Amino acid sequence: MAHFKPRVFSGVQPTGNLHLGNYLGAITKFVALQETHECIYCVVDLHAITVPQNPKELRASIREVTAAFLAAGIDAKKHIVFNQSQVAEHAELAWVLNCVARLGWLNRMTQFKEKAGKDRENVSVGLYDYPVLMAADILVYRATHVPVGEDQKQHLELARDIAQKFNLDYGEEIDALGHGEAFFPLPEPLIQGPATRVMSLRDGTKKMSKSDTSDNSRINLSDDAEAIAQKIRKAKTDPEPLPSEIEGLAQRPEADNLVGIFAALDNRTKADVLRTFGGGNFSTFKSALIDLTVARLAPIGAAMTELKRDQAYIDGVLAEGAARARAIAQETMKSVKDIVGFVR
Ligand code: AQP
Repeated sequence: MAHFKPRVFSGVQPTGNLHLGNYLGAITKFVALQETHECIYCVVDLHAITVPQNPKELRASIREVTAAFLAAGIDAKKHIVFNQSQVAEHAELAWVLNCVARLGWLNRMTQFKEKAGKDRENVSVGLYDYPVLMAADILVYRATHVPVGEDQKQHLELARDIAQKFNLDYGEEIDALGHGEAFFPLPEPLIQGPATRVMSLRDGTKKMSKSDTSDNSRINLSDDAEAIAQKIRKAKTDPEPLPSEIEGLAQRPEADNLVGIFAALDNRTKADVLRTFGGGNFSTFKSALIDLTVARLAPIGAAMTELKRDQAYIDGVLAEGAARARAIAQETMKSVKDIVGFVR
């Protein structure tokens, strides 16, 4: 795999309020990776319509996620920021990969099972095919690294399986066309740190999610200081004081979650946070957590509000990013067509 240039790709769905989970699980990592890698960050609107969306709200959400990327510190000049539907090659490669992926592989996807629930016969074909489109998103840029939250691990494994099967199925052509032993890299998930799975503030066993009906379950990037403080004060805890050792967090999902959030926001380990707060009560810890969260998120929320006032600027960033992304994706698709045996 040595011949692949390191390149980062990741995406966020424009499906509502971006929250602290998206920020800690994905966006902070996007920002950090800019220092060391060439990065492509995508607002994945094709993924969003796998479940029903209101067109007006979808448009607003695409701009909102873009504003969040920029406000959090993603440099759209040095790196690429765009929305997926502007680069047709994502859907084009997804079709080819649909013919590589196996039905049995998709049948194992737990996110589909969770999202489809009991209404399986009535969900869209797109929801089922979501992980193949995600593989296409990554592979159309021949990306080598993908920063994501824990919930996306299985989809990343599937993307690797699809890449590997394509490389094997078309091995002879790939070699004959001079691409070496493999055309697609096997993309590596980057899932590290204390907040790869941020949980709901109301229930420490449920993932913090945009689609949770309770707004108190999550901290939105657009929340002001007062809303952040209220939600943290109301966050579910247990009656015990905080433990001094990390082992003491076992079987205490709410405490574990809040300590993990603190650690991630303060760039510390959970053990280190417990060295400061262990033995103390939740109210002291929550006050410190409120101060820290507000200090980290309030400037981002304010910058998002400012950016959203200039829709033309946001749309310009997306158009320019899409043009640069398209240039890379088109090169990949030319080779894919040659490898597969299409005439172009
Ligand atoms: N709770 C979380 N903790 C850590 N990381 C998370 N991510 C999402 N939730 C958490 C990561 O954020 C990135 C973008 O996610 P997405 O918007 O594309 O999709 P999602 O995982 O479906 O987000 P939600 O909030 O859970 O949306 P709904 O409610 O619509 O399903 C991904 O890297 C994801 O891992």
